[in-house]
Amino acid sequence: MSPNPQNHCQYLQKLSEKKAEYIKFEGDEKITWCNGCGDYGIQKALERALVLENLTTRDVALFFDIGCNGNGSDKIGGYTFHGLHGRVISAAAGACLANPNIKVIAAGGDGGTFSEGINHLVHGVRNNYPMVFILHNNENYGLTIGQASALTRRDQPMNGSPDGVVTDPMNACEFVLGLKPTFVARTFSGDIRHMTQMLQLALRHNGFAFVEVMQLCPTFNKATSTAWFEERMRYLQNLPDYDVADLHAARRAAEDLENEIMMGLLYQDKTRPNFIEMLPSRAERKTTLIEEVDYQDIGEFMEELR
Ligand SMILES: Cc1ncc(C[n+]2csc(CCOP(=O)(O)OP(=O)(O)O)c2C)c(N)n1
Ligand SMILES: [Mg+2]
Repeated sequence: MSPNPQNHCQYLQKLSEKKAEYIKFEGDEKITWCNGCGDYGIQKALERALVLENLTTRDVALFFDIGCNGNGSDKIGGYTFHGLHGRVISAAAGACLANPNIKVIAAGGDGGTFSEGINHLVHGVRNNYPMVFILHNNENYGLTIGQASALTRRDQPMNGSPDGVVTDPMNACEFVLGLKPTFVARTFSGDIRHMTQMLQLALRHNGFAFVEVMQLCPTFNKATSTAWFEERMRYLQNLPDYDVADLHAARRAAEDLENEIMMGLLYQDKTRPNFIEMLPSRAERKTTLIEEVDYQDIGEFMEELR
């Protein structure tokens, strides 16, 4: 992407003003990702987006799936939860329903999200739970050393399918757009500035914000390199007539994963309420579930058991 130089200066200025908060998000654990892994950039973009949205480590809960992406859970400051493979959305949904005063962010890989736990994704989107979901799409099962996932490109030789994958990949954004979502964006792990922007928009969204990061995996995904992406990426912001509220236009834009890959905010519906807002039982409540937790003295009961 070619950032507007003036905006870029403002962005850097704002980041430097937020340095104290930013440092708190930067964990001090040893990084174990491979050289060139897209997870480095995704983590930086997330930390930047959080501070630029004036969120502190106390305002957010970060949920991680299993995989190379999930190993980010101990590399970021704040409240983190490292869940079971493919099940991160259900854990994150519980948190955002219990405490709507925190920002819930969940992340998962293409294997966890589209092969193992796709049911959770479907219902997360349908229910419009108020959370940001970041798909780390490196087009393979990275942590278990390079098997094919549902998003691996056809004919790619992978560990476990050395003669090449025989089925066509799913298209992540197109699939989610078929579920009548309220927010879908696509970005690239090699462009921290663009990822930051998309994550900022996602953090401001009221509902399930799905952000696909097309992610480099130089160790196991030989199909797509930085040069491969740079040749093919097209930015929606450069199409003046693109209407982010048009679901059909979004589905058409999301379609091509081979020649012209559309990046940016593909679709947003700002009118739909989130899941909690739709519940009649919560309509009259001024308090949140977490505020309604009652403390019971179970001392007497324990005495009876002695
Ligand atoms: C239920 C379950 N199935 C399988 C595994 C083994 N496993 C751990 S990581 C992984 C691959 C993860 O791939 P992906 O979700 O794409 O994340 P990446 O490592 O590529 O970031 C698998 C299959 C597991 N931990 N739990
Ligand atoms: Mg993966």
